[in-house]
Amino acid sequence: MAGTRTFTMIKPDGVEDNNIGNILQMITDAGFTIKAMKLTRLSTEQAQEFYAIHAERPFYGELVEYMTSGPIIAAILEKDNAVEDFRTLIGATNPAEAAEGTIRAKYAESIGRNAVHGSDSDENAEIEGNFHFPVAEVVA
Ligand code: IDP
Ligand code: MG
Repeated sequence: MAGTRTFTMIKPDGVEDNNIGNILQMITDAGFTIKAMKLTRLSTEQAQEFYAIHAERPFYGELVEYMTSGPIIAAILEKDNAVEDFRTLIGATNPAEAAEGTIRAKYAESIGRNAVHGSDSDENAEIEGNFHFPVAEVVA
């Protein structure tokens, strides 16, 4: 059975461009319930750990620098089939390839500065949610 939770971040460009409200509106309009949420800023160590899977990629240094460049919103979201439906809502990594009406098509600047994160599997949704929120901070 598909999982019911995913993890998201509104990335530094989304916050900087004043799109927190617009993006949260799209998320809740799409039927997601917010189970935990905070404004925070990643340290270099946290960004390196969060994106450790990309450590060998040529853009890793740029990615860590960007993700630590300003505050982010981190949130745990709930909905049937959350991971897949949220990836559909955000669109392709590169906004030039993101379907019309998706969050990245509307608000992302580039493949690097792409406004939002969405977990890519139920397993990673769990790991990423736990990375940012102690269990006690997640609303039942
Ligand atoms: P995803 O966020 O759509 O899952 P991933 O391939 O997991 O995409 O990449 C993680 C993040 O790394 C992207 O969201 C983007 O911010 C950044 N990134 C991916 N590819 C590139 C690139 O070619 N240049 C710069 N940054 C990139
Ligand atoms: Mg990814």
